[in-house]
Amino acid sequence: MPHPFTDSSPFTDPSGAGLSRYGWTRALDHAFAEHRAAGLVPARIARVDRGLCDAVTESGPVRAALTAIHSPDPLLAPCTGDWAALLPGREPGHEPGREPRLAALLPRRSAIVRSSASRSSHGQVLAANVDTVVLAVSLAAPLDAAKLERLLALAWDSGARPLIVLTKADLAADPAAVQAEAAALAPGVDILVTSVTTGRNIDVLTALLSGTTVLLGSSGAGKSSLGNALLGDELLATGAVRAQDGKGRHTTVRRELVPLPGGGVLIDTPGLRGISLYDAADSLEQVFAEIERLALDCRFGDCSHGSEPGCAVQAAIQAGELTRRRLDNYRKLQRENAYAASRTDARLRGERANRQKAITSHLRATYKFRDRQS
Ligand SMILES: Nc1nc2c(ncn2[C@@H]2O[C@H](COP(=O)(O)OP(=O)(O)OP(=O)(O)O)[C@@H](O)[C@H]2O)c(=O)[nH]1
Ligand SMILES: [Mg+2]
Ligand SMILES: [Zn+2]
Repeated sequence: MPHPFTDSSPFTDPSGAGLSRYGWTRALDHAFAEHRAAGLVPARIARVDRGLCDAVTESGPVRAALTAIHSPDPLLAPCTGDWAALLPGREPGHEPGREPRLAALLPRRSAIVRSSASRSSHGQVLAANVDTVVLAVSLAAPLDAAKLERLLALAWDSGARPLIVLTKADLAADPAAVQAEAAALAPGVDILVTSVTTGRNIDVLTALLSGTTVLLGSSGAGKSSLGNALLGDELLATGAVRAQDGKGRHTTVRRELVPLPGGGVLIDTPGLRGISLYDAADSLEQVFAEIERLALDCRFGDCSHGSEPGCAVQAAIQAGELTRRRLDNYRKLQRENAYAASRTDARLRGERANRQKAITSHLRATYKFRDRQS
């Protein structure tokens, strides 16, 4: 199967279904009617770089400008997985200034959002319109419980369904033990043990996925390898991990979107270096649901589960039903999330203040002008 964005041959869709293999639905088509009437065509964004994006349309892949889409809110910037209304360029070999460009984004069904790494605490969308978030975790290293809890919060926050895939089973002494460990951290989440070397459970994973799937996890976890196994072809670059610590080398550098042979769409992503949560208070409650349930039985409604008398959470720790580590990580993630939220509020307050200042000075100038006129 040719890679849809590096293959320069003309786009021919064997199924004749156009965009449907990229996830276009009747519902989307219905919502698009007005855009179509305005001469725009639907496009799904595969990747964004340097003010341009690779997108796929009914008539093939295009490289389009993002110029028409401006928002001060980085959460509304176009990203991989977004559906857009595209103003087509003039074919062939568009006249200068008539290259295809995005005119609008369609509302997102789901979005994976983290806090950006920059000092100003913005949210950054990693992928949009995703149905399943595959959290890839390597069995070749001891399970990092805190990292998995973070990934789960990120996934639940997106509105998509999380699925934990424990990779590299062929390198693990006791995959079932790690699966049990992961299950204790992620009640209600499906966990699959896989290996691309032996092919273990790749068929099961294929059957579990429908719609749009994104692969998330640390560098070297085996995301692109898993992607290739699902694609049945080596479309995605993979790279060896470092011998001394098994860490990946950040082989994948861009998010990519490719159709799966049996239907559905796959988004591969670069390994996450840090996973900072953004506005994820609700999903944290979901990840640590059993602690929230225990807390209902604490004597004090505002119990901090420290040294208060009658704390049901501490009692559960004493009874060996809950690990202190898990409570500590829950607290830590909550603090982090609250901090990110407070910085965001400060930024929004700042933006509002600036806008107010601009409006005020505009009014002042207008009044001055009028005063001079009278
Ligand atoms: N033995 C074994 N090795 C695997 C398996 N899956 C992946 N690997 C190896 O793990 C290394 C990293 O795999 P990648 O697929 O590049 O990992 P990635 O998660 O995409 O990494 P980044 O792109 O850096 O984020 C490669 O050397 C793969 O061959 C597996 O099931 N078994
Ligand atoms: Mg990769
Ligand atoms: Zn308590």
